[in-house]
Amino acid sequence: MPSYKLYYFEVRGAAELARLIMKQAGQDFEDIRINGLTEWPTKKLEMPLNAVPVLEVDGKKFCQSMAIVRYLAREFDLMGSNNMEALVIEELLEIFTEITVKHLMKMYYEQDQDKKVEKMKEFKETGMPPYIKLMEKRLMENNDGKGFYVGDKVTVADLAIYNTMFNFKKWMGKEGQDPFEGSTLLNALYERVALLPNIAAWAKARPETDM
Ligand SMILES: N[C@@H](CCC(=O)N[C@@H](CS)C(=O)NCC(=O)O)C(=O)O
Repeated sequence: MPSYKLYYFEVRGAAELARLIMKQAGQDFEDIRINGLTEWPTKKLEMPLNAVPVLEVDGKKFCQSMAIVRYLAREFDLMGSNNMEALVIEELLEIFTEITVKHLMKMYYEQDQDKKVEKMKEFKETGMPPYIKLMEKRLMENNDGKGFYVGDKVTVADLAIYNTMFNFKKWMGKEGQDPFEGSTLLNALYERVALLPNIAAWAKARPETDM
């Protein structure tokens, strides 16, 4: 079994899905959290593209968060059992990336609090509904929405949706703008993932961070 080191900052951010995969798989890894102010200027020079997340596998460093996610998901059998299941999973992974990069980050970096809440409201009312509709549709297509996205067990798609929902609930929820609040189906999936023993243990043990 290879040895894994995951380098990122002291937040969940773009590394959390990789952490969730390894936790769900029961895989030991070194969770290296770099201080952005004191350590990053020198640590940066050790990273392949001077950015993180970086996964070190047996001493070799790899970058690009979603390449790392896909590698780990395949490694730990969380990528479905055939090409069609993988397509469903990949579609959801791209949705996860799109709403994070295109929407969440823009709201997060808005400095003006009133504008930030306005952006959240707009996103909840018009930006998010098409994504939620598709996430619900895909879930309904497998086991009438009562289980996970594909097959009979959790995959990286479920972990990605759980991770996205956790972030939105925590961050937009405190402004009364949780975009998932009306979705009984997705909230039930969220609970199923949150109750997986390894995920529940990690949610309790991981450092409490804003993002
Ligand atoms: N496409 C890359 C983006 C990596 C990236 O921009 N990482 C940010 C943190 S999320 C970073 O390292 N920022 C620090 C810097 O650029 O100095 C990925 O998905 O991993």
